[in-house]
Amino acid sequence: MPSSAPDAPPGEVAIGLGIGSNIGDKPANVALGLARLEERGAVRIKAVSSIYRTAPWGYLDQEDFANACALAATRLDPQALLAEVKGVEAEIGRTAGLRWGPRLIDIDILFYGDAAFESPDLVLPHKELFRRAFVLRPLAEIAPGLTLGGRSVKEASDELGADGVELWFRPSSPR
Ligand code: PH2
Ligand code: MG
Ligand code: MG
Repeated sequence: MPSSAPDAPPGEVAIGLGIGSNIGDKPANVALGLARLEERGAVRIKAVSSIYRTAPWGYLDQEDFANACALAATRLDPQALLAEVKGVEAEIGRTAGLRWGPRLIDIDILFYGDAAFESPDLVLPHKELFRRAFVLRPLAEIAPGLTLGGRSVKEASDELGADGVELWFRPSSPR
């Protein structure tokens, strides 16, 4: 199968992350999640999308979210990367809550190179990705040429539309 994920140097794998928050200073929480993941040495961030203000999806009786996506490179295997993600979420103060309910920080691994990966707590590419405009929009912004499982992210984003997803602000200073 031809490679579709972004290139990564030897020993690293290109990954995509989806980040969301709908409690507290939402944009700051999104930025903090990425910064902490990089500080831990879990990922090298390559690109970060604008921050979008998005209507809640799945469970509607909650506040709007701040959402963004990032492209990064990692040396970790998917399960080890997930452990780092969970570590950062806990460190920032995420507590267990409703499925699809309010959250201080949520970092989802969207894809891991071209790998199809499945374990009890991680499925890659992310199962709901193509149903979620709050993921497709920011991901298409930073990776318009990306295809996952043979599907173009940009085309999927255009098809699904941007209902409930509006640009909030562009990324702040260069990293
Ligand atoms: N995350 C969810 C459930 N619903 N809705 C929006 N708008 N943004 C999210 O990040 C989000 C959601 C579960 O992770
Ligand atoms: Mg999520
Ligand atoms: Mg999650």
